[in-house]
Amino acid sequence: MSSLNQWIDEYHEGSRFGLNGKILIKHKSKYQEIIVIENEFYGRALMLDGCWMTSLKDEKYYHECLVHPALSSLDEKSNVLIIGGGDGGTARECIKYSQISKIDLVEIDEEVIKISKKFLKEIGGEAWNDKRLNIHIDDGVQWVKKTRANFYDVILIDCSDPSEFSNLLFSDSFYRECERILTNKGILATQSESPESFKNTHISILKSLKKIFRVSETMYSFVPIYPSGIWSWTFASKDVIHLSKQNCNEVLKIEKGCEIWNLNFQNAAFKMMPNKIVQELNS
Ligand code: SPD
Repeated sequence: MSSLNQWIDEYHEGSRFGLNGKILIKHKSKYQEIIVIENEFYGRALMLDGCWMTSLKDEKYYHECLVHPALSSLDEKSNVLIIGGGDGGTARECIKYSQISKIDLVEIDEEVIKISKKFLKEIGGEAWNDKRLNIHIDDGVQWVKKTRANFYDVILIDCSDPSEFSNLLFSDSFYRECERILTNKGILATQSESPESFKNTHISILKSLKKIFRVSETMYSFVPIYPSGIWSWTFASKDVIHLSKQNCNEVLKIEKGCEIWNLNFQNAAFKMMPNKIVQELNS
C-alpha cells in the first residue's frame, strides 16, 4: 500500500467530500470496495463503495444518536437486533446498558467486521469481547423474515445509503417485517439519511415508517464526514413512545460518558425538522 498521502472523495450528485491521508487498506470484498484511510484531523476513516461510513473522530455523532434515544427511554430491553453495524460502533454503545441480555448483530459482509477489528478497533472497543454480542454473517432482510413475531425489544438499522444491494433495507416490506418482530412496546431506530443531500430517500423513509408504525419521530444532527453534514435518525414503535425518559441512574451515568448525546441535545434534535420536510410530509 502506498505510503504517500492522497485524496479519497465521496462523489454525491455533483459535490465531493474528501479526506486526505495514507491509505491503510483497499480491499474488494464479495459485496463492495472497502477503504481505510488515516487522516490528520478525523483519524482513521472507513469508506464502503465510495461512501464514507465512519471515522474515529466523528463516529460518536452517528452512533450515540442511533442508540441512546431508543435504549435510554425503554423499560424493557433484553433483546437487541443490529442490522449492519459491522464497524462495531452501534454495539459498543449498546453494551453500556446492563439490562440487555443479547445483541444479535447481522452484517452481510464479514470483511467489514474483519477490517474494522484490525484497523478501527477503538470503534467496536469492548463490544467485540462482550459475551452478549452474537455476530451473524447474514442478510438482514432474510434474518428479519425468519425471526418469530414479537421477538426483539429494539431493532437498530445501521445501514449504508440505498444501493443495489441495500435497497431492500429501505422498503415498506422490510419495515413491515421489522414491525412484526418487534415487541409491543419495542422501538425501531434507523439512520434515516439527510434531509439535504438525500432528501427524497429521507422523505420516503419517514412516510413509510409513519404508515407502518403507530408512532414515529425523527431527530436531526450532524455527521461531519457525510454529504452535506446534516443527518437524521428515526424512531418508530407500535406503542406511544416517550423518548425523553432518561431518569434512572444507569442512564444518567451513560449520559455523562457520551461525547455528543445528552437529554438536552436530544430534546432539541427532535425539534429540528426543516420546514421544507414538514411541508412535504404534510402535502
Ligand atoms: N452516508 C453514509 C450513511 C451510512 C450510515 N451508516 C454508517 C455506519 C456506521 N456504523
